[in-house]
Amino acid sequence: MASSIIEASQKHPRPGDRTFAYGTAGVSPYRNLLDSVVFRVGLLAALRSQKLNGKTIGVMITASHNVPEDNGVKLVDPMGEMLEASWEAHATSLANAQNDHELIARYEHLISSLKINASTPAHVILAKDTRESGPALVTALTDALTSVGAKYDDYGILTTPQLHYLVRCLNTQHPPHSEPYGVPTEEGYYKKIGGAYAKLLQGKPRPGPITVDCANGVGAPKLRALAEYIGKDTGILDVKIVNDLVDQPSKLNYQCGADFVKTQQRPPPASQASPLARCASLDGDADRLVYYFSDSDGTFRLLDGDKIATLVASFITDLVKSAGISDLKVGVVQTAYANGSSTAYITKTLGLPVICTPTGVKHLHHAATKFDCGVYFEANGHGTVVFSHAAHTTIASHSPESPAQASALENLCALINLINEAVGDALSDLLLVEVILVHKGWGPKEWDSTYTDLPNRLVRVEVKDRTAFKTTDAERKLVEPVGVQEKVDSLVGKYKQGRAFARASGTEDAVRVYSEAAERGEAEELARLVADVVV
Ligand code: NG1
Ligand code: ZN
Repeated sequence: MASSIIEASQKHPRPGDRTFAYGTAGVSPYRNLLDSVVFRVGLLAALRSQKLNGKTIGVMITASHNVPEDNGVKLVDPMGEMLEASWEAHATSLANAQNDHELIARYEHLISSLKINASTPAHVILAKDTRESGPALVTALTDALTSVGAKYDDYGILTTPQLHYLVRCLNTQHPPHSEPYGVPTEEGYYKKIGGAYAKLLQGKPRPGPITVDCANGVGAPKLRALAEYIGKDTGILDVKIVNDLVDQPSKLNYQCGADFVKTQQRPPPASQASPLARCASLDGDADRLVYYFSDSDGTFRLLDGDKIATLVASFITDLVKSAGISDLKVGVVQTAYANGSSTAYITKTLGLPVICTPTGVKHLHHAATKFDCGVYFEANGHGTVVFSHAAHTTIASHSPESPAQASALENLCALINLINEAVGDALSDLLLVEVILVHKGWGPKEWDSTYTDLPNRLVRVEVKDRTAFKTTDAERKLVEPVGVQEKVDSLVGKYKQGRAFARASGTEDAVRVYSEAAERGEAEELARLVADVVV
């Protein structure tokens, strides 16, 4: 085994003296540097499968909303979740081995310390987004898998959530799982979510046209395929796709996409929708979604992850009640970046509990599993809903006591099929929002008017050493450098509805400062003052 790994590894040598960390710098702007990282992550994917008795593990090659020259690699665990946190360190360890000798030593150390039976057959599935560097990185990955004798299936170009869906389907085909999550094909994915969408719209008015900016990425062909599956002639998914130049890789995420819209607070130039028309943007691998529209006076209005979370949570709460189910706990998970108005709306108006977690979907996803129906979204538009085992059982076995309850129950079951429980999924979330707006009889303006965002400001501050910034309370308070939090608190106290925090970014070499206040000018001033305290 060692000699075949070394032989293959020599084709993907580790350059220079850069240090990689899984989940952050695994996304690298230098493709030739990432080549060796992907090779080594391939070795780890096979080990992960072996450790889990040959369950299927996923590997996705994408750098999401980042610039086209970047790329990255992510592992997907058997139920379609992100890689278990304790294994991130193993990825980092293999990626940073200085040479092939050290690589083999670390690989063998993992086998012995994790008590892996190296003769267990491994199975890995892989996919990539539309970046130019994708094919070469797939070669690095498959060279690694071949060198350790792992069986693999390459699904070509997919959205990140589609790969998560496939992994979950493949691992739920056999007992103890009572039924598979879905058919483990791309078509099976369209059939599952498209079928649920059509069911939820039966007898309802058509949603009408929506303009979707696909960030010039994989979302474009996949949304088109989904729309075709749902059927042009039914007219229930009338999408106008813009930014679909997937054959021009340099256009990926450029002046478009969910991250552009959220951070720039303006529509992508290519989107020419009329006032009050629904618009949405996906990111480069189609796991983030934001909505927006321009008001009658031309003002840009963003409906971000917080607005999606509140819409979804309120709809599910109503549906559960209407079905006559009383004992399911619905809750929402947010991060500190959620607008304070959204949190107040969830707790006070919807009467639902909110958990705040540190940044990063893995934290949100984990916290959401504490509820029967856990709705989680980052403000940037990444999120989904997870249903507990008890919720699935209760819903499946519930007997409705009236035709109205029966219809609500049917809708609830279809809603579960529409949602990608494995991971935030822009295509599934898009259909979910469309369904809810139709059921509520709302346009984007009615949705937007549920609550008004507090003016806020996010600034990026370059500091000497961001690792000096240590936080507690879901990143809302600094414990180090000592004394800084007290200064932040005294500034915040001066502003009406003021809130601010500073934390080190996990993906960039900077500290992020976020502020909110009752007036725009005050939010901006507060951010500036906190930034001054941080540098
Ligand atoms: P960092 O760089 O740690 O703030 C950013 C986003 C997160 C998440 C990750 C992963 C903000 C403020 N932060 O994290 O929400 O999406 O990237 O991509 O948007
Ligand atoms: Zn993404």
